[in-house]
Amino acid sequence: MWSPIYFLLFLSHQVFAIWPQPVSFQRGNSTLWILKNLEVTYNGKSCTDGFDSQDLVEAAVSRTLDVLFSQNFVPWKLHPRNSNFEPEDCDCDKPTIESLTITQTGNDNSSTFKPLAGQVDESYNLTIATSGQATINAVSYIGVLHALETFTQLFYKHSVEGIYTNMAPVTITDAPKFSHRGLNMDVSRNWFPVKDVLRTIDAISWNKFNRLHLHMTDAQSWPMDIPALPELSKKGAYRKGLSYSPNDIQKIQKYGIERGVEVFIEFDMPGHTTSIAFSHPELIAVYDMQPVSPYSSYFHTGGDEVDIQDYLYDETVKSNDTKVVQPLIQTLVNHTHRLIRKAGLSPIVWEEMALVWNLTLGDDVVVQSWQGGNAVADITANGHKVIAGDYNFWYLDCGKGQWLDFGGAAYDQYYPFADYCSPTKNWRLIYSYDPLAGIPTENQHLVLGGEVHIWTEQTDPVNLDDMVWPRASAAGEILWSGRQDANGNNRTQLDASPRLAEMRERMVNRGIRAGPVQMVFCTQSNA
Ligand code: CP6
Repeated sequence: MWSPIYFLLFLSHQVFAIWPQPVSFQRGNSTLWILKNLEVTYNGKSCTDGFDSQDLVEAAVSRTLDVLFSQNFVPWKLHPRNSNFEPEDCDCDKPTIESLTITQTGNDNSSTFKPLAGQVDESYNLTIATSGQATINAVSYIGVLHALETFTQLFYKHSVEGIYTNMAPVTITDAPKFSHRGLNMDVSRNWFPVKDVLRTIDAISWNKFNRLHLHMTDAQSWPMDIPALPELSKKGAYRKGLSYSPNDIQKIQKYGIERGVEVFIEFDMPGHTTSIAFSHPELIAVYDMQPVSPYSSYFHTGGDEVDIQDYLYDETVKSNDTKVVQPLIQTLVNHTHRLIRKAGLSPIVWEEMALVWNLTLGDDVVVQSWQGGNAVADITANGHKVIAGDYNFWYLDCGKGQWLDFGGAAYDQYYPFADYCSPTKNWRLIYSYDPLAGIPTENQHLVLGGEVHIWTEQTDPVNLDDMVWPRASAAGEILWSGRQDANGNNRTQLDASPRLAEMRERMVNRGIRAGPVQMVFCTQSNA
């Protein structure tokens, strides 16, 4: 009777596919239906200026109900063919969820216009009693938002009868492992209309990321209007209209705050620009940035891949000697970081500023690592806070078998060695990365989290979703739940795969054209 096959069938009946995995989760097997007239109460905080916590939560509740009642939310892919996994379709009294009571115990930092700055408590508890009462408890509005997303993930659409969970009673306790969970999106190599950025923020929030890093400028285009220096985008955008106005930036940042995502901007320098910014530091527009970046706490000043040979061509330098160039870069960074602090922001730099150029950086500076190896260990050993994200694992531009197309005769043939994207990065590789690997315990607190990166040489609005999702989701779970489970074991692909497949279905249902995790056959057979 209790052969493994029966056991698997039994399990498959008990759909549980929360992504990312919560810290602790208990569930039963009772069915509860949810109806649109559900009573939702918010006991929380109200502010008179800045963002109002009540408004933020009300909007999130309304999105939650939209998702629950307007999506085609059928987890059929996870079930063995021909099995009846739905609650029985009958005329009996259907037990329903009567109320959802949301209690927020802390004050949001909303009057500063930077509700996500600093250490925000993102934890939440969520319960659903079989008697039909649901509760959410959180300290901050962002904890409430995370709870609401988890709430939606407990429900499925019956093929004829409506929306239900079959997991009551539910008790979930949850909090993120890392405080910085981001996507770095390059909006310079290709142009992305505002709506594509907003759609990306949606998916970011469902996966419980809390940062969108806009790699705004690079060698190829300057897609942001700076009122004090209009020629930057006038001449630097791909064409007129392909740049973000101050209004666009506000709209994007506000949209992020409403979804628990801080959007911050990077002006990459002095590499990935011309050397104008270096020879004319008064042209660096950081100070002017403040009015058009009102809702973030960070500003990223770049600093990756600076080629010292370039300074031979700089009339004011004419040297490729580190002893000459290093102090100049130190002066540049001191200058931009002073302006950033004056604007109430904290600087971020790429790892080369610390590891290659050995700059003296303020205690507030966060160093973003990308080259792997010992970089994160070395940066934390120097006492700096780090955003991890080894390019061998977390660079999404490489995932689909593309290689960099520089054009020209040298690339008329396929040269495997020129494929810097080997090996391809499928979600399993992304999922295997641990931001804390090799970091001594005493320095681990300096690893704030990580970012997954979409460089967009070969990505534009047409394939954006498919390039980013669901592979970024794999990083999202590592950043929210940690690489290890509660027993200290690495999380397994076997556990993640069916849940990720279902998360992908959710994203598709909500308007993200995410690629498939695998064939339906595989999830059905493994369910
Ligand atoms: N653009 C910028 C890039 C990259 C970086 N910075 C990059 C480097 C190596 C690889 C992929 C992307 N395209 N501005 C490095 C941070 Cl393998």
